[in-house]
Amino acid sequence: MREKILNILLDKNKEFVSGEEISEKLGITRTAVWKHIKNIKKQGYEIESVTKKGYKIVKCPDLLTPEIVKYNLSTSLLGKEIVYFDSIGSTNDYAKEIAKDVKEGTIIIAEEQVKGRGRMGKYWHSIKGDGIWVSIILKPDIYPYEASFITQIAGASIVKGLKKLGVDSLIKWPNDIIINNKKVSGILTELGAEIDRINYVVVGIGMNVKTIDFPENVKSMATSIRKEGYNLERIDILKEILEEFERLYSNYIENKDKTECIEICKQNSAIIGKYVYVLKGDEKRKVKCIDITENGNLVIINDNNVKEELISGEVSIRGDKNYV
Ligand code: BT5
Repeated sequence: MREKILNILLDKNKEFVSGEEISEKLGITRTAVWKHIKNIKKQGYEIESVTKKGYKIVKCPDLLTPEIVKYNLSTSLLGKEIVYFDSIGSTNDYAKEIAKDVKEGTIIIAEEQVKGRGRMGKYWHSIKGDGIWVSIILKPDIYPYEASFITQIAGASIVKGLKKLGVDSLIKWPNDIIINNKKVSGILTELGAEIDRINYVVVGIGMNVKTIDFPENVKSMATSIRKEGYNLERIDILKEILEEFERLYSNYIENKDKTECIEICKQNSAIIGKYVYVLKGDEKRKVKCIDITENGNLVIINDNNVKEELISGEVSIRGDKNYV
């Protein structure tokens, strides 16, 4: 019942709803409505109540619950179904478990991950309420070898979404987003596929929003939106990223158009024009980055002065001295 009342208030989009209207709709007394409203307030919602007008939501709590996310999102594919956890191992792991049984666009959100993952078994620090830990389930009709482009779509969406909120960031190809040379966000794209057919793609996005203290092992390379001086809410950032993602992804799938995404990746690249180290297994090579191809691959001049294309997923990039 509490949830039904909350949804009525959220649906009204910041307008008043009278206690009478709610009690008639749900067949409960106005006193019962009032009691539920008290509980909704306890959850962190700010609700204004005015005699003869009723109730109106003034502010939602800082949570990424399905009600709050749906209330803010204006997408038509992403987030129509949302699975939400207060705490989970990894949203990507959960997404892969349920992927074949759910609709494309389903998203998994957690307030905390206790086994958050980066690429190749690395760990991802995901403290409760500090960031955005989300996985998007997609079912694109593309070949498995094309799927790495989806990481570029995620990167472009994050940069563009942050820009809309006044935050400048850069993409450290293939899957890091950086501000002031430190990592604020990482992308982990995983596939469920047969040789020539994709069953699903899970795109995991982790973004540090409110973190102030990072653990010793990531301290020197990590930052958060708040640490960089921006006082933004997680929900506003998530909304912008998902809306951008949907736009760029639909353009790719429906129109086979990758140009805008690649333009964003190139214009906001942290490494094009720079010398970097390419790490692959135990191998470490110093190369110069010169471009990103229309498929999202990185073009480099290698140590033998020969042009080469790198595919995301197989390499990590490090700067001359440090992380960038
Ligand atoms: C990534 O891997 O950057 C991908 C991170 C993806 C996280 C999301 S959260 C939702 C979804 N569910 C998951 O389980 N994962 C995804 P990679 O490029 O391999 O970077 C990993 C490295 O980043 C680690 O080895 C650390 O050095 C560093 N790191 C760990 N936690 C960090 C954090 N919170 N902020 C910045 N750097 C971090």
